[in-house]
Amino acid sequence: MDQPELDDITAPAGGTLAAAGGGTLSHCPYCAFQCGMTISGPAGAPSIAGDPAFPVNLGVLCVKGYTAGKTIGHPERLTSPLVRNARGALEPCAWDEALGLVSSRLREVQRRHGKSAVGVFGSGALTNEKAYLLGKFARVALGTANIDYNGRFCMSSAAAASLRAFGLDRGLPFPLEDIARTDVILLAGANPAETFPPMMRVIDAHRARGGRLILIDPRRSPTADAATLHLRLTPGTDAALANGILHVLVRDGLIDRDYVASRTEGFAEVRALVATYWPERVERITGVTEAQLVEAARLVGRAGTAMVLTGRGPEQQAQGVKNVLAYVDIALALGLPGRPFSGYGCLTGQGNGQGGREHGQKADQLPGYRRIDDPAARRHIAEVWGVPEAELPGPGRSAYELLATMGDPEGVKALLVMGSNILVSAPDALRIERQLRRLDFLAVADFFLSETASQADVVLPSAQWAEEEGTTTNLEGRVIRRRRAFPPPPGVRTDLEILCALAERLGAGSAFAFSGAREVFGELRRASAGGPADYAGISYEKIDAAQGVFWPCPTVEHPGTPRLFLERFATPSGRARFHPVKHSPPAEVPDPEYPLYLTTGRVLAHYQSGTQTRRVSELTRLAPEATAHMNPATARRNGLAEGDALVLATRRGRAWFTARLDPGLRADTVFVPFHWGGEHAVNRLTNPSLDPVSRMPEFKVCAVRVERADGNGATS
Ligand SMILES: Nc1nc2c(c(=O)[nH]1)N[C@H]1C(S)=C(S)[C@@H](COP(=O)(O)OP(=O)(O)OC[C@H]3O[C@@H](n4cnc5c(=O)[nH]c(N)nc54)[C@H](O)[C@@H]3O)O[C@H]1N2
Ligand SMILES: Nc1nc2c(c(=O)[nH]1)N[C@H]1C(S)=C(S)[C@@H](COP(=O)(O)OP(=O)(O)OC[C@H]3O[C@@H](n4cnc5c(=O)[nH]c(N)nc54)[C@H](O)[C@@H]3O)O[C@H]1N2
Ligand code: SF4
Ligand SMILES: [Mo]
Repeated sequence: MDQPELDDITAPAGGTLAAAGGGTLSHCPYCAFQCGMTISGPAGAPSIAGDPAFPVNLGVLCVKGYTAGKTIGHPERLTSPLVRNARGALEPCAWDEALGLVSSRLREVQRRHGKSAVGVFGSGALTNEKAYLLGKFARVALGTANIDYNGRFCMSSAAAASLRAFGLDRGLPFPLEDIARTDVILLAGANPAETFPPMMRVIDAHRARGGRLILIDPRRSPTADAATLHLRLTPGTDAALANGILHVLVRDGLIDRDYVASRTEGFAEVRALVATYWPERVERITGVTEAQLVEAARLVGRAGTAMVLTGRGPEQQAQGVKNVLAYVDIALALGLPGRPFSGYGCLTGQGNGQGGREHGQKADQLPGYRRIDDPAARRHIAEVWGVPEAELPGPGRSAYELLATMGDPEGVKALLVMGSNILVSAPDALRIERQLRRLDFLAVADFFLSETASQADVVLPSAQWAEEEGTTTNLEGRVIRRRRAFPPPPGVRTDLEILCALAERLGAGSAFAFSGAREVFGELRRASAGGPADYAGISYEKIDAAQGVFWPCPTVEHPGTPRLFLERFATPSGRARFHPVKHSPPAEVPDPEYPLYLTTGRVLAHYQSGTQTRRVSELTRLAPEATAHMNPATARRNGLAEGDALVLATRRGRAWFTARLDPGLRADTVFVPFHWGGEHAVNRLTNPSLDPVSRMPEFKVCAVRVERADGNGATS
């Protein structure tokens, strides 16, 4: 088949500043699509519309985006700092008092237990400027090694796999619109119909061109409606399935030998390994029939162009990195990465999940996607920050390890959280709750009193997306601008102002004398210069002139890089690396006591821990309560009908849900969205077993028992 021509998508599109009909052009506060939107007044109740000029969403928003304005003037919004009083209740106080208390308590903990006894927990919800400044704040103002962030729970397995295979991690190494132009999409463990609704526009265009979609998911999710083929695998068996597909590709002579010889290394070992994954064996492990396996392999193997994409399904496992590498092996064997309208990509999740993983809020990382243990990187960043290199801390603990040891002799004694609701979103939440109580001091910056903020000693009210300037980097690696539509309400400060004010009180004011986001971005450009994620040539003006700029962009003259790897990969040899991956079972598999698989994920109407979306009535009407989804046969076996209350129990805890019957789900699997807190938090049940490389918890697989909520005991 002819290779289609690549469009020049770096040509300036212009006009991004003036929204038709007035209003401020910006981007959605929620997911990594960062849909373009117009925000128009009044500040207390803004109205939101899609931006037809932004190529990612072309004017379309999902229901969360349309209703995002409802969180701005919300009556539960925090408008004053809160401090825990002698009676144990949170009460309003002045900013000076709150900031003074945070800095003095953090210093006191550091005096008694050492600098790294203070932990910082960041987020892929933070703009690039905030993520960058939070990392600098931890290393320079506090001098602690212990900073990590919620992206560790998100796409870290795919990031680690891409680094290993390609030498560089940018979620999609091509623009989203290329997906519409590929012939076959192999989509493993993602449900874009609910998690990235505008992607269905791309998938519809793909199908209209005659494209085929193969979906790999234990449940028939709404996305399956668009699929040609749905492989309903047993949870936790992705590596075996991917090896099985590659086995058939080798057997049937569908490998791109020239590409494998010229652009990759390590295939011989993988070929030898997948030879042992014959279809009958794979069927036994995965539950996917030989016929389906062969059909999938032939669809993707005979396509002119194809893309292999992963979501959190295979990634959020204790062998998440290996699962992704096994899918990448398929892409490499077919010669896809670095070819037009082909390749491997990870669908990054959070609003700034991409930029948030590049600029130094990760335990092992410095800005520009540099490694904190690389001497040259340390020297460069120390110089930008004006501190001696020897004073920069080394690598700290990963997210779950940081949280699971809070208050322990070797763990942090104080924690500052910015942009995460850990009591709802971290695995084994009851343990996190116990550890949190052992802290000497907890400070949380948020717009609402989240489950986590309600446990804090000090709560700092932050400005929301429409009230501040900053950049985010969407799932394509496109750096875009969020623009301020109106000032924050009285009593509220931006996260950047909060960090600078705290740094000053901690005696580091001179390194944090920023007038605003634009100045922070200027320093981020210098810090990232020469690093893998190079933003040196990106400016706010340049973003305005086009529809964002794709990194790397090393100089002012450089147009940015929409497509990576066209000539060479970012590995030392320039070749992509195959990785042989053996299947091993998940950390916990069903047994007579806990006879079913539990897997977790999302529904359309809610975002993450739900702090924002559970406060929007249009969304709570769509998804009012915490639900556990199961096959009607499973429900029947447990004496349950649609809408019945039930308890789920695992080795870690119990939680309460409403039964939702879903014939598309495997009968051995219960699916639960994680958007609710307290006794409805599915993370009370999840297994914190970690991937050895990415330190990703096994959110997607553990063993569970269904009980009736009326106390009539275990029935399944
Ligand atoms: N509505 C909504 N949209 C969101 C978000 C949100 O909270 N709500 N969050 C954003 C963020 S941060 C993220 S990370 C993305 C996540 O986006 P997705 O990855 O699309 O979302 P999930 O629902 O976590 O998981 C996707 C699918 O993995 C399947 N799965 C479970 N176990 C396995 C397995 O063992 N193997 C395979 N192959 N699949 C499995 C689940 O059934 C589920 O359908 O969504 C983003 N968009
Ligand atoms: N069981 C299970 N657990 C999961 C997952 C799963 O699939 N299953 N997915 C994991 C994934 S992929 C992710 S990304 C995490 C996400 O989980 P969390 O890290 O809890 O993310 P959010 O719910 O977005 O929390 C953001 C919090 O910060 C606030 N916030 C948002 N933006 C800002 C900001 O700019 N500044 C400040 N100061 N506050 C802000 C919000 O109000 C909210 O309270 O959950 C993980 N947990
Ligand atoms: S798809 Fe994502 S970015 Fe777009 S409107 Fe919905 S939540 Fe916002
Ligand atoms: Mo995520």
